Amino acid sequence: MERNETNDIQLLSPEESEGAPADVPSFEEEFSGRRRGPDLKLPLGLLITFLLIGGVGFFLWRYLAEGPSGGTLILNEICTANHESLVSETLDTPDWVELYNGSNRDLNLKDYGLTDNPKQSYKYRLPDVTLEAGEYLLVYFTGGSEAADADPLCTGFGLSRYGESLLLVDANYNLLDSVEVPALEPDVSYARAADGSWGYAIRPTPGEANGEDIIPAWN
Ligand SMILES: [Ca+2]
Repeated sequence: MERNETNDIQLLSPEESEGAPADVPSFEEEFSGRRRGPDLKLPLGLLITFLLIGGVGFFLWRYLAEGPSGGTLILNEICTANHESLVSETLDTPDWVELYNGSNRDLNLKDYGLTDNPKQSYKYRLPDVTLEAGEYLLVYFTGGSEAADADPLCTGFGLSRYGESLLLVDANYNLLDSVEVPALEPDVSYARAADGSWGYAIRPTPGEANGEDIIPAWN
């Protein structure tokens, strides 16, 4: 038997090579990137990244908007030496604290508490009153008179004009806000500036947005 060794290896002509397997990339395809299968994962990875960033961003936005307790009822302005800053027909010139609903929803304040004693969260309980988003509520530090005892927005305890702490808690013992009120001159309030820091207001604004002329507390 003769064996033709030249037939063992056969070279294909260009026409014959057109039938080559389709999954073998050509030189041009390999370097043009058109056939890179893993590219499909890139948009998916980006999508997941964007979703994660968006989720974290949304959480931070809600946290900053509403605070850790889910609502930003805050102590906004306090006057412990009221002579003329606020005059009431029934309560005369009571000291006062202004609460502000900084959240984006109405808050029912039933059984929220104000106190000057951390060991007694509910020295005063707020009545069943709803404070709309962005609105202010005045509570009066007075008691003992017939009018004050009949007014559900009177605390029945007072704050010293020489300085004292004040704490605000929700109905579930969560501390919402607190402040160390310094000694105050008559008709000067301790108020939050637009950035949330505390300072002295020469022109108190009971029941209204605080002014822009608040003197920082560290001066
Ligand atoms: Ca105010």
